[in-house]
Amino acid sequence: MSLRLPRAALAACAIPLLFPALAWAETGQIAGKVSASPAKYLKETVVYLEGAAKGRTPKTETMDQRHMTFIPHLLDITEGDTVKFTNHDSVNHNVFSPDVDAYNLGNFPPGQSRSHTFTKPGGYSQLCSLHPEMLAYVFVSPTPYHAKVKADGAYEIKGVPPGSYQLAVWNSHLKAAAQPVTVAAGQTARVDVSLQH
Ligand SMILES: [Cu+2]
Repeated sequence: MSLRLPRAALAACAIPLLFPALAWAETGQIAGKVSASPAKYLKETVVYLEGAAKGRTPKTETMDQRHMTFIPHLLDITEGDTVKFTNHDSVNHNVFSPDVDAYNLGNFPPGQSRSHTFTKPGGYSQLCSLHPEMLAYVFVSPTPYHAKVKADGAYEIKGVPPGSYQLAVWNSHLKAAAQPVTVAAGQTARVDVSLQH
């Protein structure tokens, strides 16, 4: 016996099922694994997309100074975002970078903070002139699609509109060529990266 339903009834059933699926399927993602030689630099890696739309509301992220260390060690943000540098130590700290679009936010005491808006993409060494051993990194991505690698090198960039892009990699010391990647709705594109001197 074959089951036959009027076409209108079939459509009525399909619509509520279809809409959540469409919302989910509007974007795709990119995932893969980064390897680094030497491996000690792997944790200082950001994977990001070039050639993607930039439209978004700027955000403010925080980099803390605590126990004479910048936390996190690597902060990935998007062009136009602001970083609020806080001081949770019992001594003064300074915040400066000589890189890309240099800044120096001066020295400031415990409990205070200084903010800086990053308008030029690139990697910034984050230093303190009072404590030469303090070093961290701010990476400013040209698009909102970026991710730090995990401890094992795995990364995931979610919510990417379908299209063709260049997948680029920033590392504190190493390099890898950008690779073309095509993202389809509801799919995961896989791209692995090998970083070297
Ligand atoms: Cu300091």
